[in-house]
Amino acid sequence: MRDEYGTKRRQFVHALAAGGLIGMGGGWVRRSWAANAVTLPFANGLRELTSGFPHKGEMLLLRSRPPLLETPFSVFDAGVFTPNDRFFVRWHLAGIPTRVDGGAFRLVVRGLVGRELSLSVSEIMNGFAHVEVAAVNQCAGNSRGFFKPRVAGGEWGNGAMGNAVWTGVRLKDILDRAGVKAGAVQVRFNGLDTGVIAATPDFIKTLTVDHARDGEVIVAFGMNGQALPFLNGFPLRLVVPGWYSTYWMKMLNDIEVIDRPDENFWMAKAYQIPDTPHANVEPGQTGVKTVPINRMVPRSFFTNLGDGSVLPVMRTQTVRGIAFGGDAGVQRVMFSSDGGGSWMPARLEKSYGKYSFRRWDAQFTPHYAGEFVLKVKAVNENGVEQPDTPNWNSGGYMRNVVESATVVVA
Ligand SMILES: Nc1nc2c(c(=O)[nH]1)N[C@H]1C(S)=C(S)[C@@H](COP(=O)(O)O)O[C@H]1N2
Ligand SMILES: [Mo]
Repeated sequence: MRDEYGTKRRQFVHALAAGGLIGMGGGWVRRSWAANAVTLPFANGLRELTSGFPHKGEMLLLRSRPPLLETPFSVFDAGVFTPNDRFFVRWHLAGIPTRVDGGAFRLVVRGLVGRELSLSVSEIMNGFAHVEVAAVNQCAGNSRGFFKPRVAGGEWGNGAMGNAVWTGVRLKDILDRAGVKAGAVQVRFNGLDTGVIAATPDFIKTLTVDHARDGEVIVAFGMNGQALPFLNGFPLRLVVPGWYSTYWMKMLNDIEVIDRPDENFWMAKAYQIPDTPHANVEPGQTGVKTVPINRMVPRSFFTNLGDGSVLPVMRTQTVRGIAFGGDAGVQRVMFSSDGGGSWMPARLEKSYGKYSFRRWDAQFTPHYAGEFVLKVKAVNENGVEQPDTPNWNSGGYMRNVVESATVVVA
């Protein structure tokens, strides 16, 4: 059966109900000798293409352990949803279990609650209403490699993002079952991964109680109609639509309701952004107030051409790509074929909801030979539009400048 998203449903039900082990198999990565590579358009952008990770097809390798795998950009031209086996992968800590037993796994809910819960995956799947949402999962540092001056961190191109239909249960329903007590301020999320030395702060993320109970945040067991791939958080992950994926805790096994703002390293020190428009500061600027990264901003991309593409003169081209609105739907996508001098509205394809990628296309007929600078810009339903100049901050977060492609008409 196909649902409104066109995905085959319920396959994951069998995978999970079987309670089987899903794991890494023999090891982290099978190396092939004939390694293909691609070069991303910035310094040190050479990336090996690897198919050596479990449940993953061909991916750009940034780091093996813990894995950083980027989606090759051509994948985004093939469809509005990113296939599970091409979905990017990002882990902070090297202590990732090599196997997870879906049958023995428990999600614990504790802290400031009326009663502690310890839920198996099947108790979650059978005990709460199922919900589905199409949502973009994007690393806060997506596109960091383009930052000038360069900053420390994973040097991603534009492929540390993906769009999927997530199936799960409302976090609100789980919290209601546990009974959140008066005085609760935040909800902390932890997964199965740990550091390899005790001094490494465990990866823990926190949302306010109101956000956690807004009915949109889900504990997901399904991704595009299948169980979550191991490296994308099997068997359960948090999905926080509209927010950067640092909050989308993978292998989620622990939820703690607390009575104070969380001061753990990953909230108070890491993933802080300047509290300025576009999280933008001058390189080297100090003394700027920071806040934890939060809502996403709109972006749009070309997917069927890029810098250096050659187009025939006097022939109408369909230029196409993807856009997303961040924390709101896409209101419009604008296309320019003269470097931003004039803009025309692109045609938008079907909407899969406000948190999803949306495909767009525009017609372009170059009337003379030479170089053309094409640009694309998304505006979201809140009227927020992509900036014409790149932002900068020391974390390399939240890049969303208007994208350009310089094409050659011959
Ligand atoms: N348990 C766990 N969850 C995690 C992380 C992690 O290191 N450990 N990284 C977060 C960050 S920063 C990102 S970008 C996303 C990546 O999700 P993906 O690997 O499914 O694409 O996972 C988030 N959830
Ligand atoms: Mo991230």
